[in-house]
Amino acid sequence: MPHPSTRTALLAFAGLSLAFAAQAQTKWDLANAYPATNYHTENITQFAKDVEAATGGKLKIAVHANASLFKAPEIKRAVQSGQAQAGEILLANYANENPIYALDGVPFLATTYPEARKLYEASRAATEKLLAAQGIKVLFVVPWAPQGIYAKKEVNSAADLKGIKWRAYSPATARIAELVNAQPVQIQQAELSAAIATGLIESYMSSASTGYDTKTFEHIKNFYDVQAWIPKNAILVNIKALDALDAPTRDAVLKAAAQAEARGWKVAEEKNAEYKRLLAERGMKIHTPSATLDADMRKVGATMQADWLKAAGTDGQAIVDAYKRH
Ligand code: PCA
Repeated sequence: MPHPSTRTALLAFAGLSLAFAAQAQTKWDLANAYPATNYHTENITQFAKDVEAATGGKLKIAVHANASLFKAPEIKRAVQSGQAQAGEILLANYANENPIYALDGVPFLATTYPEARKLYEASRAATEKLLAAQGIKVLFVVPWAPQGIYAKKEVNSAADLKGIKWRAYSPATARIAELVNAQPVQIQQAELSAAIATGLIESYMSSASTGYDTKTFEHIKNFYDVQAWIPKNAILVNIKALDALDAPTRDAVLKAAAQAEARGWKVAEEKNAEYKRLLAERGMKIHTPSATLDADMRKVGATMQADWLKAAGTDGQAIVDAYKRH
């Protein structure tokens, strides 16, 4: 039996270390809307691991993939309100809130990775400012692959898309459907496989990665590699949650985020060819678009660029000017 004073000291010590542990360990939820095996999610999972390792387990980030915590269009609000401390959004999904987000869905403005990078640099400050006003900080941004057209039937011109059931994931992809006289249906990726299997949709625009992740090749056999634009995902954090961390933990988050952004851009580009190869292996015909289809889609792009500039005004023009200057 220890001396009473020793016992008191021990108890006090135990109580203190419990309090310390409770204070020192923070758990964040990070909501995302894409499958665990997608490179975006893998990159985020690596980010969470890096943060945990760098902070000696002080900050644990639980990644909730595949829209298991919030559906894609709800994630921004969840981060803003702190229901999830962090989350991944598709910027283009929020086009109706502000034209800045719509920029990420304008066809034929930036079609290669270097161009997408430049457009990101040109629009970054405006995007970050917009989110900061809602109590959100951008941790990192990672691109998808260039967007092409999946279609059940062969498509040689935009006229071939007339009347077909077209899955849209964003206001911009719905607008494209309108401009080619297809019938848009809004469906997020988590519900896409089911929509294809049940015949609810027979075409859509997206990346080779999404065609692979959703097993589109089981029902749709044509992919037109139009390379129309490169949308991006942004990984967001609630600023109050970030500010509640001690300085070394916060620095670890920001450092891991910068690494995740660099890694994400590299992997995205490397995986694009790989995903097309995997699609072809599973029976998808990868077509180079005909000159007519290409010209038709570029016309759609020109209309949408003009509409965007009208909506975004002088701020929008300044972003496009900065993009074109580089
Ligand atoms: N895949 C996502 C968004 C952009 C992309 O390439 C999707 O189709 O939902």
